Amino acid sequence: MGLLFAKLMTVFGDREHKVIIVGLDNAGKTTILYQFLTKEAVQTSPTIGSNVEEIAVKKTRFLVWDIGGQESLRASWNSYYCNTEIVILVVDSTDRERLTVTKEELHHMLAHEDLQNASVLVLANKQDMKNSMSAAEISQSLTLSSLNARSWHIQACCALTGEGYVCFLGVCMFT
Ligand SMILES: Nc1nc2c(ncn2[C@@H]2O[C@H](COP(=O)(O)OP(=O)(O)OP(=O)(O)O)[C@@H](O)[C@H]2O)c(=O)[nH]1
Ligand SMILES: [Mg+2]
Repeated sequence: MGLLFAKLMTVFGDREHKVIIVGLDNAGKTTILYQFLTKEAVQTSPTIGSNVEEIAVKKTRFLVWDIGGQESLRASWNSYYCNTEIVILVVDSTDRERLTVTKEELHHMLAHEDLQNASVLVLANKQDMKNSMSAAEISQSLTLSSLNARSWHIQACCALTGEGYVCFLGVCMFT
């Protein structure tokens, strides 16, 4: 958390900062975005394309893109990378079967030249579910420690309540 937090604090000035939210379909990306904005668990349907919301606090503005995660849409994720400063990867912590796919998507994405300076926040979502994996397990499976050249952090959370990430994003975005 230290590195990411420090980086966020130094780069945030009075201009707009681009954030993309990625992850496999059903991970909870849209629920997270609108829970953050409305403080409620909204009803979602699979995102075709993307949702974009501006979050402005004091002089700092974030343009947050929530990108659909279905397999057929992943090839077009790269059209959102340009000027991205923060990548938020949302993981369904109960989806053990597809963690390898998530890992491949993450490392493939981070190899893109437009994301070389981007910080990474992994949200281990759906922690309310009994069979959810811990943030530590997910971190290990995604080999996050290999991202040592960039700022990254993993946070356990539950989008239905906002527990975990609302606090974390609030500290990062609104301090
Ligand atoms: N139990 C539980 N369900 C969640 C949580 N977050 C999201 N969901 C549910 O997971 C389903 C998918 O959520 P979405 O936010 O639409 O998922 P998405 O990642 O945006 O999916 P795509 O748009 O298809 O990429 C919905 O039924 C949500 O209510 C959570 O923390 N816990
Ligand atoms: Mg969605």
